[in-house]
Amino acid sequence: MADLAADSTNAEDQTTQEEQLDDTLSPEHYDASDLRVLEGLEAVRIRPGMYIGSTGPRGLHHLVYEIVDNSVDEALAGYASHIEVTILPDNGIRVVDDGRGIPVDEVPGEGVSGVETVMTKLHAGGKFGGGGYAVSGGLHGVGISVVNALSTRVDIEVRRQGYVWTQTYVDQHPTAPLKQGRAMEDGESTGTSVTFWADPEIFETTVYDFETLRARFQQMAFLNKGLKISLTDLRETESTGDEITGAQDASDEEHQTVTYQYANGIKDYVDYMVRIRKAVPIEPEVIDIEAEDLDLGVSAEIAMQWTSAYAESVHTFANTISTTEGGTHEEGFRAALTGMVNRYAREKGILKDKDDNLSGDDVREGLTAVVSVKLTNPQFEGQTKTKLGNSEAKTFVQRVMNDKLSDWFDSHPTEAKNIIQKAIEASRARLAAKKARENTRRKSIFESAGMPDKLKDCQSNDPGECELFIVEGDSAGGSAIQGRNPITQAILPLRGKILNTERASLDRMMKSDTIESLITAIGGGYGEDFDLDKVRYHKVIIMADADVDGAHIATLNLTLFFRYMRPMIDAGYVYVAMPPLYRLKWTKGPHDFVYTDAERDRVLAEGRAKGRQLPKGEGIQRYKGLGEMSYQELWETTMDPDNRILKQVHIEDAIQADETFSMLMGDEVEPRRLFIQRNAHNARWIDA
Ligand code: 0RA
Repeated sequence: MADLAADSTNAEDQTTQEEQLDDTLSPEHYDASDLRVLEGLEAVRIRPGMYIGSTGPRGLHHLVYEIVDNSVDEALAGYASHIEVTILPDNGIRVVDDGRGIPVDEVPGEGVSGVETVMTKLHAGGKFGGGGYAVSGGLHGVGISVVNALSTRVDIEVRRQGYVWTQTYVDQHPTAPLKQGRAMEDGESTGTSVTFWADPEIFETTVYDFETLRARFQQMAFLNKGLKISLTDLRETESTGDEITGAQDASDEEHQTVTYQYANGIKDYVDYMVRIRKAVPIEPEVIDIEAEDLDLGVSAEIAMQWTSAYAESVHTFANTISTTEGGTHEEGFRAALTGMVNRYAREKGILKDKDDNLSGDDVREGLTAVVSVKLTNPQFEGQTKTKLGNSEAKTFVQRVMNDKLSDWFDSHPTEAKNIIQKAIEASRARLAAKKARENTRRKSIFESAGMPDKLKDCQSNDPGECELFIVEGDSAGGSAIQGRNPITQAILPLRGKILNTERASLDRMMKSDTIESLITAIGGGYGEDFDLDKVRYHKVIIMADADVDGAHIATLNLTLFFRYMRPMIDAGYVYVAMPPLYRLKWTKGPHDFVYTDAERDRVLAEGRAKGRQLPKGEGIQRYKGLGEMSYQELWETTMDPDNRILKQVHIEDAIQADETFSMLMGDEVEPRRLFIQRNAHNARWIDA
């Protein structure tokens, strides 16, 4: 387990079914009639991963999304206009909306209120007659029971039918029936408030990451036009002693609140992405396409803009879930786009008979686009269940693109010509890069089996057991070479920062020695021709210093994988190594290596409680870089599969890291100051 992503499931550790059923009969439970029902929740506690993906940080954050999704549904159905999420000082989460409120009357056949049904029955949604609106999720309370199953306490407050109704659940059981409280005041809106505390016996951590929630809610606001969603963090900010700015007393420090609302939805999303990447639009207007087919039960919204950048940035969603593995909607989008642009270019004589067709990569160079479909019955497939399978989504998106993008091209001939001209240039650059690559390949046949000089390869030829460490700097590279297991571990030291592939053209990129050696070492090629079966290592591990510079290097590497070897990330082959931050040099017994400030404090306290001591002065060594470690230490802490911590990289993280860096490198001082202040306690903030 040690070398898996930090986010793992631990279903085996959960309480057994028998234990839990005993609990159900405990005297404080007001009515034992729901025993049968709680068996359903017990199934969730036994296999939490099946319901929320994992019991790591991702699963924890998923709980919040389960509740918020219900509120979003109330908004999409036209009843709620504002969702307020609050992280409480003790890591409780409160979600308040101004929707209709969860039904409070007794549900026919259930013998308990709507609230209790939603809280204790898995998939209670159907009980309420199903969604009347064709296209939105129509969740009606699905997911709340899962949150109850995995929480130690849930407080529900419903404003509905003129009263404020409350109920509390402790360890899944209601402490009393739904209580009718005070009358609602004049002008007070109906709505629901759900407050829950995730169960620390289920989750590896119950501490929420503000940035993760913030980014998700901003995305939801983009994907649900007009929806207003805010997030407030009421926790004490961690005081680390090394304050970054001249901020006032911690006591009067403002609690953090952000609010998002976008009148133009994904059109604003594209605009935002283009701005954050500092890309220069080819044409000022964001192309915005929208269509709905009630018979098929599909709607599609597409927003796109070409920029002078080189990388493409196409993001697809189904029912607001990021479909990082793509799927039918993305296929439809790509097929229609490539076909339409080629057709138009030939019609207008921009492409001549003798010219080859433009490839998809050529057409999408510099394109920022969001494709968001909503379907009644989404089918999610793929390794991470983020690939859309519905065939009707492909035909629908294709049809909509063909109709509406053609219209746009016809009514914007100058812009259309500029866009096509850019694709033609992309095509030329691609051909030049290919030629250059073939030349180097031919040349390298006479050299050492075509592998880069700097690569210290491993002996095994089985990609399944081979690991490639990409190491920052020659000195750390030297320690890694000495410390490694030469059978399965290969080392590629890279000097300094690699080229920012976000801003470099493809042929310039291929002229960079570092990038070429990286691509050659990995062996699968790049771009549209990338072949996962040819990859020589099933773990590629980025190993950089535990500081902001190291984080930047990791991000540049991730950007390269994200843009040009994306199947590597989809297959789960890309990792970031986590070197320790400190060594605690106890006077007796082995030293401890710790990976975060919080872990340092915990291990120190535990050691001292056991009477262990640190030598005066230099008891806590802070590692400033990998180069400070001996090769034995580097092996022991960061490379040894039995001890090391690796974070598996997931696609959203690459997107987010990328955005975060555009922000950090950008001109605006305020967001950077806030970010550094927020993350100063955790130098390794990349949540890979
Ligand atoms: C079941 C039925 C209805 C609404 C909801 C649940 C509901 C759930 C949540 C969860 C958070 N906020 C919520 N708001 C509503 C339909 C109610 C009706 O028909 O009046």
